[in-house]
Amino acid sequence: MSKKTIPIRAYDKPAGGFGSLHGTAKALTSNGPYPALATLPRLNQPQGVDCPGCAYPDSPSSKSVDFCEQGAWAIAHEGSKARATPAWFAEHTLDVLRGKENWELEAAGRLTAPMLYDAASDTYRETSWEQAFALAGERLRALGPQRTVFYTSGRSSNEAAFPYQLFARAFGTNNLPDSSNYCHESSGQALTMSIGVGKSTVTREDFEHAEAIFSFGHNPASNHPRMLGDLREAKKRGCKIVIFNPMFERGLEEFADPQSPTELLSGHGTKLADAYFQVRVGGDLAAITGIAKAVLERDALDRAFIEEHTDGFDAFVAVMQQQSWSDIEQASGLTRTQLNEAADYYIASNATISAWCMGLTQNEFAIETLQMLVNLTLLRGNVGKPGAGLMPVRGHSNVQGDRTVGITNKPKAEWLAGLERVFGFTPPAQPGLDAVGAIKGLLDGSVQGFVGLGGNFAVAGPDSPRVLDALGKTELTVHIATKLNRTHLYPGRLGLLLPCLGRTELDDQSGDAQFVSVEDTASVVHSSTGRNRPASDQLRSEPYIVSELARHTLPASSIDWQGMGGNYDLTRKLIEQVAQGAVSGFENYNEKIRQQRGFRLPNTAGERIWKTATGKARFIAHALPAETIMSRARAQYGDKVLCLATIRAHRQYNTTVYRDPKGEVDRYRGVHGSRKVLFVGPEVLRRLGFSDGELVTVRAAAPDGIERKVEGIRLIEYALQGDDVIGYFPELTPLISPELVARGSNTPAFKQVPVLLEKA
Ligand SMILES: Nc1nc2c(c(=O)[nH]1)N[C@H]1C(S)=C(S)[C@@H](COP(=O)(O)OP(=O)(O)OC[C@H]3O[C@@H](n4cnc5c(=O)[nH]c(N)nc54)[C@H](O)[C@@H]3O)O[C@H]1N2
Ligand SMILES: Nc1nc2c(c(=O)[nH]1)N[C@H]1C(S)=C(S)[C@@H](COP(=O)(O)OP(=O)(O)OC[C@H]3O[C@@H](n4cnc5c(=O)[nH]c(N)nc54)[C@H](O)[C@@H]3O)O[C@H]1N2
Ligand SMILES: [Mo]
Repeated sequence: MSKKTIPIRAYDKPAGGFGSLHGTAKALTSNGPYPALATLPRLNQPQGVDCPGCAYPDSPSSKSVDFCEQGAWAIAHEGSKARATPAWFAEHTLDVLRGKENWELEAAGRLTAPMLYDAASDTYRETSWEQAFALAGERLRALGPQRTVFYTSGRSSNEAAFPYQLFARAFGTNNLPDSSNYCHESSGQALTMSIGVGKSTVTREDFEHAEAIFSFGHNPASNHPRMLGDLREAKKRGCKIVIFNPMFERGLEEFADPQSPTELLSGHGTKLADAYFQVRVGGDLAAITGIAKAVLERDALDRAFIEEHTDGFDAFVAVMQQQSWSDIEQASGLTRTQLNEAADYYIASNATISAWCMGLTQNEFAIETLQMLVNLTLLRGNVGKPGAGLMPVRGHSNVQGDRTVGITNKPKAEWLAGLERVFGFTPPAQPGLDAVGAIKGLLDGSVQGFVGLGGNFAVAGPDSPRVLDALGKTELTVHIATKLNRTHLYPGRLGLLLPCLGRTELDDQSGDAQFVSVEDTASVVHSSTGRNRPASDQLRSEPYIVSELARHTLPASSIDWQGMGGNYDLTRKLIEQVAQGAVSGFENYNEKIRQQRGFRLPNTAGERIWKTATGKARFIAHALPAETIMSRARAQYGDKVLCLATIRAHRQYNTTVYRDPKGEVDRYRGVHGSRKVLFVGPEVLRRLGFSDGELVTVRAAAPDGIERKVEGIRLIEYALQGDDVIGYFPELTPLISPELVARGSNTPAFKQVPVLLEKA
């Protein structure tokens, strides 16, 4: 018997409560309290700072406190007192830095000066901004547009993203992969086909009217805690909450509002879930099919809505009739009785919100699953009325806005026409590379230039070790970043690291303080104004850096890059002009952005206007697939193959791992001390002959046959079904082949990775 060394402490308190107050306090003291303390009261407030933590909508009422523990950590880390100065870089070769943990790179602190990689000393060395821009421009021109990719992480503002996409297109490419490709791409595509918009039809006000909320595949207690407040309020009104998740997430079971004295002091929160269905990983398509079938069997339909607003209903019914209950039960891991119970909740409600996050978007049949969810929604007319709708809960704080202002490898013709009209050049029309496309291009050598506007591209994507190596063999890497991360440690032949202002910092352009705008999950565009003193006087704003890169790459360009680099009203004016005929709602952008809480971009589906191919909301039927990533892996590698979902722990922000002073890794799942763990169900342990606490090597059972493994992983027995296993990224990302993607959206199947366990 191996000794159990990862202490698991069952968390029997409600999520939130004192635990999160204490966690907030820890955040404030972890890096020296001052900057974070000054920023917190201004988070998500009018004229305040948009929290870089998540994209959950701000409170429409003037809630005096609208931030959470997780936002406090994000702010505290941006405001860290540590500095990765040129002197620090001189002492650390990249070879040495590559041996460090992710949290150690983060802990080096804020970047302070533009840095250029020097191969002879294997260090980044300080350079001047002017030289950095000149070198980058010259190398980009030599490479040309086809071999270069321009990655965006969804934290960038509209005012940075717009000149960035303009730069790529004026240069001649739509190679604009972004973090959305790793995230909600499947949602955007599925919804656009089905209801004509790729965004949430739900606003925060809808939570006040919902009679039922169905939640799929997310962990709000860690990843969008402010949503728990809305769920709690809804619950107190009598709204039913129905959960589908392979893990029993504490935060969805019970939540104590840290701002409610009674809940705080009694230690009892509000029970949230009325029903909690432990669906199998990747089993949601079958589960939703089962519920839809039950609703049809009971004829509990909104016939008038179906008649007036939809098409494809008869074909959909025919496909549903062909799906057998035994197949549905097998694929979903839920019984017919359970799915009928879920249907009871659905039928009893006259206004249902369906919300989801990464549990639905990062698997092979993500688009099919989401379109089945739309089908279920349409059956009872649950879109375009108060208290009802479809809600992809976005990840990064401005990932939605970046898309709105043109960050995409597949631009719409209307957007390109707008660029042509306003800037007088013909932008490329053919689609560019998305994130997985860029990865493949890096691996085969066809991509030789990488520009990153934030993010940690290689660590956030599949096959990280191979992609990092490939980046290190390119001609050019340019990273615009606040802090050091692993992707930066693999510079191209010309490698630049350009430090930018964080969102909380004062953006002073020649004495003229600028603010930026961001769009949340509910399509509300609002301003964000940094006030803190920048971490170094060498920092430049993202819009400035992007515009200068463009100006130095395209010296003959007549576009006013310098204007956009320092005067964001000009950028907003240009966005407004390009958006005409392409995106509605940006009229008088500069006036509306100065209103108290900004403005909401219209959502046609929310008004029952269907901008789809047929002008109707579309039932798009999908039969349960005969073959899946898992069935193919089992055919290739045998029946010991397990299905791994990679998820976030409480103490991390995507690839940024926060080190908690007390060693807390994942509070609500009870993990302390180590992130190198794998949750496994009792069935796996019994069938494969492993024990709780045992150390194992995890091997990929990948379709491309390439050997991938992660060693030193500790098994934790957990309440999971069948062959499902769950662990943390980025530690387990090296197991993921870029061949494992969602059909159609090309989003990596981060939640459906076939793996094998081996004794250590
Ligand atoms: N503090 C903090 N906040 C964040 C982030 C962060 O890292 N830290 N990241 C931000 C970003 S970019 C995003 S996209 C969001 C992510 O927010 P989430 O989607 O909540 O993040 P994950 O940890 O990936 O959570 C996946 C959840 O899906 C469940 N799950 C896994 N597989 C399946 C499945 O097949 N079906 C179903 N129904 N459920 C499944 C898991 O058990 C888990 O509860 O959070 C954003 N906010
Ligand atoms: N295995 C697995 N992998 C996943 C996922 C998963 O569930 N499983 N989830 C995926 C998802 S949903 C997403 S969205 C991606 C995220 O992918 P990315 O967005 O690429 O990754 P992040 O970790 O958010 O990026 C963090 C880095 O951003 C930089 N940064 C932080 N703030 C700023 C800023 O204000 N400006 C600039 N310029 N830089 C800044 C810092 O250098 C920091 O190190 O990861 C994906 N990867
Ligand atoms: Mo995300």
